[in-house]
Amino acid sequence: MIGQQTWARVDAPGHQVIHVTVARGYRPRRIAARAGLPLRVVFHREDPDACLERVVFSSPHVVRHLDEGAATAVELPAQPPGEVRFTCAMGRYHGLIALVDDRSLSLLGRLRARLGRTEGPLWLAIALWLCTLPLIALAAVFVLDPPAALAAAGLALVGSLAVCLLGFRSSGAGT
Ligand SMILES: [Cu+2]
Repeated sequence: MIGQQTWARVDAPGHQVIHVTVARGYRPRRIAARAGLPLRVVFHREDPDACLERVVFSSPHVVRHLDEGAATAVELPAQPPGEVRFTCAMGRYHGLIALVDDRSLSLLGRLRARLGRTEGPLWLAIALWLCTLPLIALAAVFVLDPPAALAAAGLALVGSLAVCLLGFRSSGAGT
């Protein structure tokens, strides 16, 4: 696990997806995904180079044509832990998918996978919270003592997080 890996997003219920840009190679080139869950790899081919018009997977052996300027989804079935390689037809460009056993994921890995799923609402929550801070500061000047102002800021943070996460979940976003 050397170098930068991009985690596939886990969607409810039990699907994971990763988007790969095809332009002078594959971006990201190193992908981490959970073993035992189907994985959808969506290729977005931006490069007219004929070399990149086909993608070949090692396991299972899948060959797909990628239309230029379009998205092509390759569905991989649930597989045991291990590595899946994909290359262009001539093997000039390649990418690697590391399938990791869910139970062996480190706490950090789990956190990272979770953050990948919630990073949208998380930023929204932080933005929302930052907006409430001037109001709380204003209130602190007139009515609140410092501990009460701190408590209000804490409550506002929890509230923003709750609103954004609930809103995100019920909207069914997460693709
Ligand atoms: Cu090639």
